[in-house]
This record gives sequence, structure tokens and C-alpha cells, in this order.
Amino acid sequence: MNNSFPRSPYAPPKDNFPFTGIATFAGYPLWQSEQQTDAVVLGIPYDEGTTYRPGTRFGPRAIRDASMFYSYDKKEDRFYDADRRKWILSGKTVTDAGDVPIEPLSLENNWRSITRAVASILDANAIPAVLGGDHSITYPVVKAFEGQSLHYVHFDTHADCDRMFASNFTHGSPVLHVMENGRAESVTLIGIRGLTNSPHDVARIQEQGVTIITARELRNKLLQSIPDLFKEGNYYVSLDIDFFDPSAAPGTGTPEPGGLFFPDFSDVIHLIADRGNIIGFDVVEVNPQLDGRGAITAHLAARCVLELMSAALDSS
Ligand SMILES: [Mn+2]
Repeated sequence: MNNSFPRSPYAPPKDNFPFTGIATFAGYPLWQSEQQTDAVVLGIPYDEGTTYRPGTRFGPRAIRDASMFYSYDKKEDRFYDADRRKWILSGKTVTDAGDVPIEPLSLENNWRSITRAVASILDANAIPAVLGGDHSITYPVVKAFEGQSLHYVHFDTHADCDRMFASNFTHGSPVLHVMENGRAESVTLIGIRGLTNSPHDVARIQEQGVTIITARELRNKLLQSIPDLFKEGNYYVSLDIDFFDPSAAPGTGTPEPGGLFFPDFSDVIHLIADRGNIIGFDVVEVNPQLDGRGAITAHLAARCVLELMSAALDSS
């Protein structure tokens, strides 16, 4: 008896299920440094900048594992976005470079390794797609763009401009470093809320020209009514997963109620990509040890990486 069942052309090949094989990001191939590629996923399993609940060193592995959900048909190398009614990442090559090697308690070496790894991706004319790690990794990542002008957009519940600790190198201060040393053309913080932002530190960066859109302002669609908020030019996007509401992203060290959801994020990302070019991004602060319940934080992070990748590659 012929039992060959009619199969959709998009049916997965039998040897390629999300739960089999070694987990790279979405099942994309590993990057060989001489190979031409459009985007390179890079893990940074570093969480020594954490000031509260550690564990984001396990973030890259958890995000890769969750991202395998999107690996059904690697022969296609594209996805149909049913919500936006369009194919994404069609004809784009994405690869995974694995993780930056981390040495315990060796801040300078680790930051140097991070900058060097990102620079090697930029040298290959590819977009770095960084998986954190805690938010302190953003500055050594942005440092690799030195000499290029860029606008910096930071999605986070926190303004990350803390001066409260003796060390300025925690996950509470990346915005300060980007402002002071990164020479960003503009700095925009989106989703700010909660009771742990210092009014003095926030006032100080606003005086220095930083634009702040609070979570409430974003929810009320204020952003779409600000003309020229996003101009032409190159954009680096940093997404702290605590930008999202804790109901959607419980697996993070410093959650705050009143956050946003994936469609809000997607709308802003495409608003940026419609005007400018996203030339690099990170997704940080995923802590799998606090996630549980279906690993929904890691899944959300994986989906955000694909959304950012599409915004970066499909509109250029
Ligand atoms: Mn942050």
C-alpha cells in the first residue's frame, strides 16, 4: 500500500527537526572567518557585570536552544512572516560564530576579546548579532564600531547610566560608556520605567542630549508621533530583555511591571529600519535560571534576534 501522504512543499525534511543535532542559532551553519556572510551570531557568555541576580552567562546557550524552533527547513533559508504577510531573510546568509572565550575575573581581557571578535565580523562586512550575557557587554561590542558614525538605540526598563557603584563597568552603566567613549551621533532610550532609575543620573544624560521614551509613552503610541525621531544613518540597537513585561519575559535579573510586548518592539524596529540602517545589535540579560515555564524568555529573545536580523538585512 502506498502510504505517501500529500506533503506541503514547506514540510520539514525528516532529518532536520528542531530537537535534533547540535544547536547553532536557528540551525544556521557555523561561520568560517574567510566565508562571505550577511550576519554572524556571536554569543557572549559573560555576567560578571551583574548587580543583582546572576546567570546570564547561560543566555547564549538558552537562546540558541530556543531558536532551533525556527530551524525546520534550512534548505529554504527564509521565513514567511504571516503577521506582516511577507518573506523575510530571503537569499540572506546567516552564520553562527559560537561564543567569545571568557576568563573569570579578567575584565580587561574579556572586553578586549569581545571587541576583537565583533571587529572580525565587521571586517568581513557582516552584521554582528550578539547574544548576551549581561548588559555590560554592550560597550565593548559598540567599541568595535569605532570610526563609524552610528545612532545608538537602547530598549530597556533602565536608563543604564548608573554612577552608584565604585566600578563603572557593571550592567548598570553601558549607556554612560557609549556616550562618553562611543561617539554615538545620538542616543535614544526606549521603554524606561520602574523605581530604580536615579532621577539625577537620568537628568544628567538628558541634559547631554539623550532622548528618553518611557514605557507609558511608547504604549500610548507617542513615538509614532515624534517627527524625525529616527533619521537616516546607521543604527546600533541594544535590547535588554527586561524592556518586555515580566509576564512575557520572566527570565531576567531585574524585572519591572509595566513593560511592553513583542508587537511594540517589532513596530519600533521597523520604524528605525524604514529610515536608517541597522548595522549591529545585541539581545542581553536573558537569565535561563530564572526563566522556567516553557523557556518563554529565551524563545522571545530568539524571535527578537530574527526580527532585528530581518530589519537589518531585508530593508537594505
Ligand atoms: Mn540594561
